Amino acid sequence: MICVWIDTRVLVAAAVLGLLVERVLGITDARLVQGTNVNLGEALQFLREYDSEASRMCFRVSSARWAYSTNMTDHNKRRMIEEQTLQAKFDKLSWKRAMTFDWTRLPDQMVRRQLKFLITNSRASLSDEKYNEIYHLISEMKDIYSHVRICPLNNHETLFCDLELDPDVLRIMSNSRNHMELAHTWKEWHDKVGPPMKNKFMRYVQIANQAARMNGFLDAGEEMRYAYEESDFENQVAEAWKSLQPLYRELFTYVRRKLLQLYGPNVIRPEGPLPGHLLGNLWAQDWSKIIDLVAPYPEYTSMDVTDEMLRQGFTPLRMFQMAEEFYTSLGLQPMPPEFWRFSMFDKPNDRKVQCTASAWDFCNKIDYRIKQCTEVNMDDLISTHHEMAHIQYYLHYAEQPYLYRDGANPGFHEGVSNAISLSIFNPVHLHRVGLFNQNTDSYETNINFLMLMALRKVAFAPFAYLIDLWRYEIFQNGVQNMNSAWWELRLRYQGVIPPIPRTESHFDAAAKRHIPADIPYMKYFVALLLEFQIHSSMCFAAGHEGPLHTCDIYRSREAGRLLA
Ligand code: X8Z
Ligand code: ZN
Repeated sequence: MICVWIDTRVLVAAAVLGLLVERVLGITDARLVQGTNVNLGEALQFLREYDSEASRMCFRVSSARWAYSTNMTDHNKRRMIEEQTLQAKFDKLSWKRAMTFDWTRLPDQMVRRQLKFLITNSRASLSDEKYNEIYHLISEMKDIYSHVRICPLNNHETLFCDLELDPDVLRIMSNSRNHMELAHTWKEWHDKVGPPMKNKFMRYVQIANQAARMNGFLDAGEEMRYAYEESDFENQVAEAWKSLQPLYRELFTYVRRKLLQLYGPNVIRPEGPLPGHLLGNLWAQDWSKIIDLVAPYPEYTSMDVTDEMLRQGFTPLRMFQMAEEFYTSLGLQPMPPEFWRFSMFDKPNDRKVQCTASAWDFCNKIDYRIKQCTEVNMDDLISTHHEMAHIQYYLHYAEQPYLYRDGANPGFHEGVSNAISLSIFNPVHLHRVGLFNQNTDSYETNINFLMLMALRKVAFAPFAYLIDLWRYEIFQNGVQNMNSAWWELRLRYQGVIPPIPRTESHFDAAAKRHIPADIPYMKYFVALLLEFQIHSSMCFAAGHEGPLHTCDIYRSREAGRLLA
């Protein structure tokens, strides 16, 4: 029996009761036990079949997604949607079969765990109608997001209103120092993205909550947190944020003073919050693009090695070869032949492609690819190493069952890749690979470097933390006053305000893609914590001495072993 036909109120009551029982008796994971089958042989047989069919499905969907992402034609889009629909059907069927077991009572931990993943990680408990509806709501919101075009400052003739998020809006927000232009661009983006999807988002919240409740959770926020398998997850991240807050405050007040000097007290209040449009990023999540305004020693050269890369005649291919050499220097595997054959390293000029860098696992233990519109510059050199770290992770868990082929928790994949980036974007490493020829011991260069890292990493912490705090709140308390709830959190954690007053007719959280796209965000906060822990452990293994920011694990077999 599956629960889709049961009255939701009964389910909510049962879920609440279940939670109480769990808390009192200390039993965890007793969610969604519907079936009675405890036959281990049958469970093993089911998982074997699931494993091969899910891997095959994943291969087909990944191939269709790849085809569309690297050649965005209507035909490829239709094919991708067809494959995704088949996969959704398969997921629903698998869920139903998994639900016939009482997974909590099966005498094999691996089987219990895989069934638990299959059952709790899904909206398949919804009726077919609602399952399709939420899927379509998310696609529609993503479509709205990707089709928004805005007008440049002082030009409201629709003819010129063709600025896209990437690269136009992002470029203005990082490079412009004209606060009127920044405020205009910020307002245009937020006004055009949020309101058209507000109703869809409200319905999405309703259905996501229904699915979560059917899975035995109080709401969809609790379901999102469950993936971390930590009963006090919320407290742990709150404590982590508390420990970072003093450092964030120092950065905040330092940056505010610098911006006050540039923009004056009419724009920046000396003791007040920071207007979010002046921090070099549309969402004020990464402040590194204003390093020129805040570098403690502006007369010292920056660590941007782009010019040196161009002088040495780097190509995208060479950047990928260099990244591969980094991993083999640690004793890890080279990229497989399919990687070199099928990856997309450059932006093609004969067709439209999705340029966001990404690493792909085609789930057949053979085919792994990176898609990146690589330009010869330092950011893309770091990104190349970062994406290849994801492929290394895929290769390392290739022999695991399908349901385990993922990060150890939702923040782990990104944490590992970011940890590698810490070794690459590093004065010592860039010197060792012949790209940074200045003195890496200079105090001023090091302080400038650390400021840049603070603008990237410390500034990101409150943002990464609050996005899902907002989502948890909406899932728990409902969608009324969602915009004021958003700005309350932005102010409380980031100390950031909008450039102009906002109302409930706006929906500013939607300006961040992960909200309409239904992508959890707390993983980036967790990854931010993990990356320094992983980096520090690998540096210890590599026998590094000196401050952590000068550690480069390049050529350390010990660090490589630990990472593997
Ligand atoms: O969404 C991403 C990546 C895909 S995992 C492009 N990131 C977050 C963001 O852009 O807000 C990476 C950093 C945080
Ligand atoms: Zn990544």
